[in-house]
Amino acid sequence: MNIRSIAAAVTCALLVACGTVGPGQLATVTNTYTEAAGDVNSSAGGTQYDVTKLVTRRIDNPPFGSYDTLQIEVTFAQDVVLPPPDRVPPIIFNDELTVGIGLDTDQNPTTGTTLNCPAGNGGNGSWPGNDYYVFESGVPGQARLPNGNFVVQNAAGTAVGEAVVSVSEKVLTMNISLSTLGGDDGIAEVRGWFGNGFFNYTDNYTDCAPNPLGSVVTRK
Ligand SMILES: [Ca+2]
Ligand SMILES: [Ca+2]
Ligand SMILES: [Ca+2]
Repeated sequence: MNIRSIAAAVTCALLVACGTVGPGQLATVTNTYTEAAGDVNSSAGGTQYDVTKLVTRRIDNPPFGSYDTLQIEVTFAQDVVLPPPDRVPPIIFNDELTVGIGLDTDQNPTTGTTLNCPAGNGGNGSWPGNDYYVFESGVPGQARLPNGNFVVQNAAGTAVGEAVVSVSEKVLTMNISLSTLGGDDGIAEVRGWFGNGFFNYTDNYTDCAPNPLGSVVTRK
């Protein structure tokens, strides 16, 4: 065996070793909040988007070994209709969903800003301490993005990234890279409002989840 073939054999052995001793995929951490149905804001026009379940997941995608994605999955009592991403101007009609989600990523209510819940769940209220937000709303800068994603903003209102969006009938799923959330560990208090574009194509709130001051926390 010459030097070159020995080197090739050693390289092969190392590659095999790396393949067998590399870190495995961390188990997905799932937390679920089941919401009352039929608790929408009865004065709201348009589609009465009614949250029935809010799920958060911490996910380890390749390369494995650490959590890299926070997934937020919202189930409604009715099929989700989103405004098309390429509509110009980006107005929202009264059958189309609007979304405002607050994330308290440092789990400290004294850092970040307050998200108001204007509807549903037994009345108005607010959640303090949000360090990041996910929006798809009628407010300028919060419209659905041309690629179909939703904007992620920090507490100062600056866009810092995107939530990758998919819809399957009654279920809206948003995937957010933890790097977008400042390298957070994915343990975060998650809550939000939902509605439609009934009021002159801007936000008309129909439901919030969980109740104000409540959150879904993706714990270890
Ligand atoms: Ca509800
Ligand atoms: Ca906070
Ligand atoms: Ca965190």
